[in-house]
Amino acid sequence: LALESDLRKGLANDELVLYYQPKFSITGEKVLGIEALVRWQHPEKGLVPPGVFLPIAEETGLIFDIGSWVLKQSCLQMKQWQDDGGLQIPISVNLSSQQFHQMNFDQHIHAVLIETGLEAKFLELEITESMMMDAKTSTRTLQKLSDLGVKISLDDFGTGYSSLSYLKQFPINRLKIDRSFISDITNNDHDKAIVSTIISMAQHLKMDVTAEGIETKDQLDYLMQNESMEIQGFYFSKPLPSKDIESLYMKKA
Ligand code: G
Ligand code: G
Ligand code: NA
Ligand code: MN
Repeated sequence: LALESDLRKGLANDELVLYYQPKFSITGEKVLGIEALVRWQHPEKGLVPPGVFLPIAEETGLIFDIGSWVLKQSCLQMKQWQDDGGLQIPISVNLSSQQFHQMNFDQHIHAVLIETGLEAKFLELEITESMMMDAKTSTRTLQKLSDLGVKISLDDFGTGYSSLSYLKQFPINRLKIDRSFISDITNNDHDKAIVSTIISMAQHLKMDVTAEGIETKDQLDYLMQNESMEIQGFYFSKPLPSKDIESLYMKKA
Protein backbone atom coordinates (compact mmCIF):
# COMPACT_ATOMS: atom_id res chain seq x y z
CA LEU A 1 0.00 0.00 0.00
CA ALA A 2 1.39 3.39 -1.02
CA LEU A 3 0.04 5.15 2.05
CA GLU A 4 1.71 2.65 4.37
CA SER A 5 5.23 3.22 3.04
CA ASP A 6 4.50 6.95 2.90
CA LEU A 7 3.54 6.84 6.55
CA ARG A 8 6.65 4.90 7.48
CA LYS A 9 8.75 7.52 5.70
CA GLY A 10 6.66 10.31 7.17
CA LEU A 11 7.35 9.13 10.69
CA ALA A 12 11.09 8.91 9.97
CA ASN A 13 11.07 12.33 8.27
CA ASP A 14 9.35 14.13 11.13
CA GLU A 15 6.16 14.74 9.19
CA LEU A 16 3.86 14.02 12.13
CA VAL A 17 2.71 17.08 14.04
CA LEU A 18 0.66 17.62 17.14
CA TYR A 19 -2.27 20.00 17.31
CA TYR A 20 -3.53 21.06 20.70
CA GLN A 21 -7.11 21.65 21.78
CA PRO A 22 -7.51 23.53 25.06
CA LYS A 23 -10.20 22.58 27.58
CA PHE A 24 -11.80 25.44 29.48
CA SER A 25 -13.64 26.33 32.63
CA ILE A 26 -17.33 26.77 31.90
CA THR A 27 -16.97 30.55 31.81
CA GLY A 28 -14.17 30.24 29.25
CA GLU A 29 -11.89 32.25 31.52
CA LYS A 30 -9.42 29.52 32.39
CA VAL A 31 -7.61 26.86 30.38
CA LEU A 32 -7.80 23.73 32.54
CA GLY A 33 -6.00 21.30 30.29
CA ILE A 34 -4.83 20.72 26.73
CA GLU A 35 -5.46 17.67 24.52
CA ALA A 36 -2.81 16.61 22.01
CA LEU A 37 -4.15 15.44 18.63
CA VAL A 38 -1.86 14.01 15.98
CA ARG A 39 -1.88 15.00 12.30
CA TRP A 40 0.32 14.06 9.38
CA GLN A 41 1.80 16.89 7.35
CA HIS A 42 2.07 14.99 4.07
CA PRO A 43 4.42 16.62 1.50
CA GLU A 44 1.80 16.41 -1.29
CA LYS A 45 -1.51 15.64 0.34
CA GLY A 46 -1.30 18.36 3.00
CA LEU A 47 -2.60 17.86 6.53
CA VAL A 48 -3.92 14.28 6.83
CA PRO A 49 -6.31 13.69 9.76
CA PRO A 50 -5.76 10.82 12.21
CA GLY A 51 -9.00 9.14 11.13
CA VAL A 52 -7.26 8.44 7.80
CA PHE A 53 -3.80 7.27 8.85
CA LEU A 54 -4.25 5.81 12.35
CA PRO A 55 -6.25 2.82 11.04
CA ILE A 56 -3.33 2.07 8.67
CA ALA A 57 -0.90 2.49 11.54
CA GLU A 58 -2.95 0.04 13.59
CA GLU A 59 -3.06 -2.56 10.80
CA THR A 60 0.67 -2.38 10.15
CA GLY A 61 2.01 -2.09 13.69
CA LEU A 62 3.32 1.43 13.04
CA ILE A 63 0.98 2.53 15.82
CA PHE A 64 3.57 1.60 18.46
CA ASP A 65 6.18 4.00 17.09
CA ILE A 66 3.60 6.67 16.36
CA GLY A 67 2.09 6.29 19.81
CA SER A 68 5.50 6.57 21.47
CA TRP A 69 6.28 9.66 19.43
CA VAL A 70 2.97 11.28 20.41
CA LEU A 71 3.50 10.52 24.09
CA LYS A 72 7.05 11.83 24.18
CA GLN A 73 6.28 14.92 22.12
CA SER A 74 3.21 15.74 24.24
CA CYS A 75 5.14 15.46 27.50
CA LEU A 76 8.08 17.48 26.13
CA GLN A 77 5.73 20.21 24.93
CA MET A 78 3.87 20.49 28.23
CA LYS A 79 7.14 20.46 30.17
CA GLN A 80 8.36 23.33 28.00
CA TRP A 81 5.10 25.26 28.46
CA GLN A 82 5.48 24.77 32.20
CA ASP A 83 9.10 25.90 32.26
CA ASP A 84 8.70 28.84 29.86
CA GLY A 85 5.11 29.89 30.42
CA GLY A 86 4.34 28.79 33.93
CA LEU A 87 1.49 26.49 32.94
CA GLN A 88 0.35 24.14 35.70
CA ILE A 89 -2.16 22.07 33.75
CA PRO A 90 -2.18 18.55 32.34
CA ILE A 91 -1.66 17.40 28.77
CA SER A 92 -4.12 14.75 27.55
CA VAL A 93 -2.96 12.05 25.15
CA ASN A 94 -5.24 9.66 23.27
CA LEU A 95 -4.24 6.01 23.32
CA SER A 96 -5.00 3.33 20.80
CA SER A 97 -6.03 -0.08 22.03
CA GLN A 98 -2.88 -1.86 20.85
CA GLN A 99 -0.74 0.72 22.56
CA PHE A 100 -2.59 0.42 25.85
CA HIS A 101 -2.41 -3.38 25.73
CA GLN A 102 1.29 -3.61 24.84
CA MET A 103 3.53 -5.40 27.34
CA ASN A 104 4.67 -3.28 30.28
CA PHE A 105 2.85 -0.21 29.04
CA ASP A 106 3.12 1.36 32.49
CA GLN A 107 6.91 1.04 32.36
CA HIS A 108 6.89 2.72 28.96
CA ILE A 109 4.90 5.63 30.43
CA HIS A 110 7.26 5.80 33.39
CA ALA A 111 10.27 5.95 31.04
CA VAL A 112 8.69 8.76 28.99
CA LEU A 113 8.03 10.78 32.15
CA ILE A 114 11.61 10.32 33.35
CA GLU A 115 13.03 11.17 29.93
CA THR A 116 10.94 14.31 29.47
CA GLY A 117 10.92 15.49 33.09
CA LEU A 118 7.14 15.92 33.18
CA GLU A 119 5.53 15.14 36.53
CA ALA A 120 3.12 12.21 36.34
CA LYS A 121 0.15 14.24 37.58
CA PHE A 122 0.43 16.45 34.48
CA LEU A 123 -0.16 13.54 32.09
CA GLU A 124 -3.73 12.45 31.39
CA LEU A 125 -4.27 9.33 29.29
CA GLU A 126 -7.49 9.11 27.27
CA ILE A 127 -8.86 5.62 26.84
CA THR A 128 -12.21 4.45 25.51
CA GLU A 129 -14.67 1.92 26.84
CA SER A 130 -14.17 -0.36 23.85
CA MET A 131 -10.47 -0.76 24.74
CA MET A 132 -11.42 -2.23 28.10
CA MET A 133 -13.15 -5.39 26.89
CA ASP A 134 -10.73 -7.59 28.79
CA ALA A 135 -11.64 -6.16 32.16
CA LYS A 136 -9.16 -8.10 34.24
CA THR A 137 -6.03 -7.19 32.26
CA SER A 138 -7.26 -3.65 31.78
CA THR A 139 -7.81 -3.15 35.49
CA ARG A 140 -4.29 -4.30 36.20
CA THR A 141 -2.76 -1.92 33.66
CA LEU A 142 -4.93 0.99 34.78
CA GLN A 143 -4.01 0.37 38.39
CA LYS A 144 -0.29 0.44 37.58
CA LEU A 145 -0.72 3.68 35.62
CA SER A 146 -2.71 5.15 38.45
CA ASP A 147 0.01 4.13 40.92
CA LEU A 148 2.51 6.07 38.79
CA GLY A 149 0.36 9.13 39.38
CA VAL A 150 -0.89 9.69 35.83
CA LYS A 151 -4.57 10.55 35.33
CA ILE A 152 -7.02 8.41 33.37
CA SER A 153 -9.92 9.81 31.32
CA LEU A 154 -12.68 7.76 29.76
CA ASP A 155 -13.13 9.35 26.34
CA ASP A 156 -16.33 9.36 24.25
CA PHE A 157 -18.15 8.21 27.35
CA GLY A 158 -21.57 6.72 26.73
CA THR A 159 -20.94 5.40 23.22
CA GLY A 160 -19.16 2.14 24.06
CA TYR A 161 -20.43 -1.13 25.36
CA SER A 162 -18.90 -1.12 28.81
CA SER A 163 -20.97 -1.96 31.82
CA LEU A 164 -21.26 0.41 34.74
CA SER A 165 -19.36 -2.08 36.87
CA TYR A 166 -16.22 -0.96 35.00
CA LEU A 167 -16.60 2.45 36.57
CA LYS A 168 -16.51 0.77 39.93
CA GLN A 169 -13.39 -1.27 39.35
CA PHE A 170 -11.29 1.01 37.13
CA PRO A 171 -9.28 3.86 38.67
CA ILE A 172 -10.76 6.55 36.43
CA ASN A 173 -10.35 10.25 37.16
CA ARG A 174 -12.52 11.80 34.48
CA LEU A 175 -15.47 11.07 32.20
CA LYS A 176 -15.58 12.87 28.86
CA ILE A 177 -19.20 13.00 27.75
CA ASP A 178 -19.29 12.12 24.07
CA ARG A 179 -20.23 14.95 21.76
CA SER A 180 -23.16 12.97 20.32
CA PHE A 181 -25.04 13.71 23.58
CA ILE A 182 -24.19 17.41 23.33
CA SER A 183 -24.97 18.23 19.71
CA ASP A 184 -28.76 18.36 20.19
CA ILE A 185 -28.85 18.94 23.94
CA THR A 186 -30.86 22.14 23.82
CA ASN A 187 -33.78 20.35 22.10
CA ASN A 188 -33.59 16.69 22.99
CA ASP A 189 -34.98 15.68 26.38
CA HIS A 190 -33.30 12.28 26.22
CA ASP A 191 -29.88 13.90 25.77
CA LYS A 192 -30.64 16.24 28.66
CA ALA A 193 -31.53 13.29 30.88
CA ILE A 194 -28.45 11.29 29.87
CA VAL A 195 -26.05 14.19 30.36
CA SER A 196 -27.42 15.19 33.76
CA THR A 197 -27.33 11.55 34.86
CA ILE A 198 -23.68 11.17 33.79
CA ILE A 199 -22.77 14.37 35.64
CA SER A 200 -24.50 13.29 38.80
CA MET A 201 -23.02 9.79 38.65
CA ALA A 202 -19.53 11.22 38.15
CA GLN A 203 -19.96 13.51 41.15
CA HIS A 204 -20.99 10.62 43.36
CA LEU A 205 -18.05 8.55 42.09
CA LYS A 206 -15.71 11.52 42.70
CA MET A 207 -14.77 11.76 39.05
CA ASP A 208 -14.32 14.95 37.06
CA VAL A 209 -16.39 15.62 33.96
CA THR A 210 -15.61 17.14 30.58
CA ALA A 211 -18.32 17.93 28.05
CA GLU A 212 -16.98 17.48 24.52
CA GLY A 213 -18.10 19.04 21.30
CA ILE A 214 -19.54 22.34 22.55
CA GLU A 215 -20.10 24.32 19.36
CA THR A 216 -22.72 26.92 20.30
CA LYS A 217 -23.53 29.46 22.97
CA ASP A 218 -26.88 27.75 23.56
CA GLN A 219 -25.18 24.45 24.37
CA LEU A 220 -22.83 26.24 26.74
CA ASP A 221 -25.69 28.14 28.41
CA TYR A 222 -27.55 24.90 28.92
CA LEU A 223 -24.54 23.42 30.76
CA MET A 224 -23.82 26.63 32.70
CA GLN A 225 -25.35 25.39 35.96
CA ASN A 226 -22.54 22.80 36.22
CA GLU A 227 -19.90 25.12 37.56
CA SER A 228 -17.07 22.66 37.93
CA MET A 229 -17.48 21.06 34.53
CA GLU A 230 -14.69 21.30 31.99
CA ILE A 231 -15.69 22.36 28.47
CA GLN A 232 -14.10 21.35 25.19
CA GLY A 233 -15.27 22.19 21.72
CA PHE A 234 -15.06 24.45 18.70
CA TYR A 235 -17.09 27.15 20.49
CA PHE A 236 -14.06 28.03 22.61
CA SER A 237 -11.28 26.59 20.47
CA LYS A 238 -10.57 24.10 17.74
CA PRO A 239 -7.28 22.12 17.85
CA LEU A 240 -4.39 24.53 17.15
CA PRO A 241 -0.66 24.40 16.34
CA SER A 242 1.59 24.89 19.37
CA LYS A 243 2.59 28.46 18.51
CA ASP A 244 -1.09 29.50 18.49
CA ILE A 245 -1.56 27.96 21.92
CA GLU A 246 1.38 30.03 23.10
CA SER A 247 0.15 33.32 21.65
CA LEU A 248 -3.51 32.85 22.64
CA TYR A 249 -3.67 30.95 25.88
CA MET A 250 -0.48 30.99 27.89
CA LYS A 251 -1.75 33.90 29.98
CA LYS A 252 -5.14 32.29 30.59
CA ALA A 253 -3.97 29.15 32.33
O1 G B 1 -8.39 15.32 15.82
P1 G B 1 -9.47 14.59 15.14
O2 G B 1 -10.84 15.07 15.32
O3 G B 1 -9.19 14.47 13.68
O4 G B 1 -9.39 13.14 15.76
C1 G B 1 -10.01 12.06 15.19
C2 G B 1 -9.80 10.83 16.06
O5 G B 1 -8.40 10.51 16.16
C3 G B 1 -10.28 11.03 17.48
O6 G B 1 -11.00 9.87 17.86
C4 G B 1 -9.05 11.16 18.28
O7 G B 1 -9.19 10.65 19.59
C5 G B 1 -8.07 10.31 17.50
N1 G B 1 -6.69 10.76 17.77
C6 G B 1 -6.15 11.97 17.61
N2 G B 1 -4.85 11.97 17.96
C7 G B 1 -4.57 10.73 18.39
C8 G B 1 -3.39 10.09 18.90
O8 G B 1 -2.35 10.69 19.08
N3 G B 1 -3.49 8.77 19.20
C9 G B 1 -4.64 8.06 19.04
N4 G B 1 -4.64 6.76 19.37
N5 G B 1 -5.77 8.62 18.59
C10 G B 1 -5.74 9.94 18.27
O1 G C 1 -12.36 10.94 20.01
P1 G C 1 -11.89 12.24 20.55
O2 G C 1 -12.83 12.79 21.57
O3 G C 1 -10.49 12.20 21.05
O4 G C 1 -11.91 13.26 19.33
C1 G C 1 -11.21 14.46 19.40
C2 G C 1 -11.52 15.26 18.17
O5 G C 1 -12.84 15.80 18.20
C3 G C 1 -10.65 16.49 18.05
O6 G C 1 -9.48 16.21 17.42
C4 G C 1 -11.46 17.44 17.22
O7 G C 1 -11.09 17.47 15.88
C5 G C 1 -12.86 16.94 17.39
N1 G C 1 -13.62 17.99 18.03
C6 G C 1 -13.24 18.75 19.07
N2 G C 1 -14.17 19.65 19.39
C7 G C 1 -15.17 19.47 18.52
C8 G C 1 -16.42 20.11 18.32
O8 G C 1 -16.82 21.04 19.02
N3 G C 1 -17.20 19.63 17.32
C9 G C 1 -16.82 18.59 16.54
N4 G C 1 -17.64 18.20 15.57
N5 G C 1 -15.63 17.96 16.69
C10 G C 1 -14.82 18.39 17.67
NA1 NA D 1 -9.83 12.34 23.11
MN1 MN E 1 -13.80 12.10 22.79
